[in-house]
Order: sequence, then structure tokens, then C-alpha cells
Amino acid sequence: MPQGGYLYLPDYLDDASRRAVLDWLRTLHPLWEQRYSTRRPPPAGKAQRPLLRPVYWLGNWQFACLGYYEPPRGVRDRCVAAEVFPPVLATMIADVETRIRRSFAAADVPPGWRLNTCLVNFYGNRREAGDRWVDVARVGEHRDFEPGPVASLSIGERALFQFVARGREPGRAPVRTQWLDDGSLQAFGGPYWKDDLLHRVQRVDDRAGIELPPAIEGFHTRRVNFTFRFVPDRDVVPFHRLGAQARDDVRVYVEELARHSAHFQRALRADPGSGGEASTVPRTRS
Ligand SMILES: O=C(O)CCC(=O)C(=O)O
Repeated sequence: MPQGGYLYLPDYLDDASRRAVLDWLRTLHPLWEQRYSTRRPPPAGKAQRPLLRPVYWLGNWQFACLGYYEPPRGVRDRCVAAEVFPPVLATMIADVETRIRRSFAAADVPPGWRLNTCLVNFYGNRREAGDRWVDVARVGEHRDFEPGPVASLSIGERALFQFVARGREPGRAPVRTQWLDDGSLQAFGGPYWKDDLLHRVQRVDDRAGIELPPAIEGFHTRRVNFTFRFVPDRDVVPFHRLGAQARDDVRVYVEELARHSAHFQRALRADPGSGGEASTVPRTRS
């Protein structure tokens, strides 16, 4: 297993930054997206379903129904311009970029690389019919297709994170297992960690009775993970410049975000297809 291109710092987050991140989380209104468009039937053989968890994106929003960013072919109409990082994350990420540039091979850091995209994942229990609470704190194996190193910050209960070889054999042993602790930073890059292996979150501990903000209807959050990635500016498009079908697919989400976000209020106002609805939404936080 190559040692390069991987970094794990268990106590990365200091107390002041942690407080600032939690304060910022309290202001958020995450979205609970459907996997496929609600405006047309799902692809053949696929059933509509909600994502396992609520999410929030910064920098650009990759709506599940448009497909995630997957260069070289999956780049068009995938990354919708979103809010900027709050100061606490912007400061932290400048430091993370420096650490990565210092310790990763130059060949693994593409030209223009910077961590300009953040997916905030909320892990916990979901309320289902009959007031049953179901643990949905996991992520199936996948790759992150954004070019260059990715970095992730974890808060709350620790998570069992694993890298596995690509392939279909069931039960294959993980190549590396790492518990992601409260306040830890993990980063990985280069073809071995990014392309040859898949990664997954097998489970999240449920020991400390932690409940993290914000309050989300029908959901109890016990872990929040911020995954930082790089999407070249040329592939980030404002909402009103999406193709007509993509705009139609995500307008319902942009309208929901605009209820609490000045950025998305402006995005709606710039869209001729939104019929002036934006003018009825209150102006709030950027
Ligand atoms: O929650 C984590 O630690 C990993 C999340 C992840 O794999 C992803 O967002 O792509």
C-alpha cells in the first residue's frame, strides 16, 4: 500500500473553530433530495427514492437528479453555482491546501487545483412511517471523480471509513480501515487512492448520544462530514444558465434553498422561467 497521497490528522479541529463550525451549522437548512428528477419518470429499471441523508453544498451544488460531476463526460449541467464557504471553513481550507501541497506528490495535484467545493453530509437516524427511527448513517462504496486530492473534516460520532479494491467480489477485505474521529481531517489523492480504490462509510458509532445542529424535521444527526473537492470554474454554471430540462429538474430545490439563502434568491431572480416567484421569498443570509 503506498504511503504517499494519504493524510490523517485525528485532532485537527481546534475548540474555537469547532464552535464556529457548529454556530454556522445552526444557520443551515439542508436539502433532502430525491435521487431522480421529480419532473419525469426515473430511468428504466430505477425506482425513485430519497437520498439516505440530507446534504448541503458550498461552492457548487451537485444535485443528485442531474448526476454528480464525472469528468470527462459528465461535466455539463452538473455543478450549479452555490454559496461561498463561511469564514471558518475558508480559513481552514487554506491551511489544508498548504498541507496537501507540502506533503503530496506534485504530480497528484493538478494545475489550478484548489478545494472550492464542499459537500456537507448529515449522518444519523431517519424517521419512517409509524414513527420508526432507522439508522441510515452510511455511504456505499464509490469514487469521488473531482480531479486532485479531496479532504474531509468530521464532527460528532466517529465513523468507520474503508477503502476497498474496485471489483464485484462480495465480501472483499478492505485495503485500509480508518476510524474518522470527532475533529479529524482526512485527505487523499493520486491514482491509487482516488482511482484504483473505492471508499465507503460502513457505520457511524452511536455511543455518546450526540445530537448535532441544525434541527432537521424527521432526522437526528450524530455526525457531520465536510468533504472538500475541486471543480474547475469552467464547469460551474449559474442556475439560470443550466439547460432548460436541468433547470426544470432542480428549480424546486433552488426555490427551497432560496427561502433561507440570499445567493439562491438571486439565482431565482436571474431565471426568466421562475415567474417572479423569487420576489416573494424573504431576503436572508447569503
Ligand atoms: O462521510 C465521510 O467520511 C465520507 C463521505 C464521502 O465519501 C463522500 O461524500 O463522497
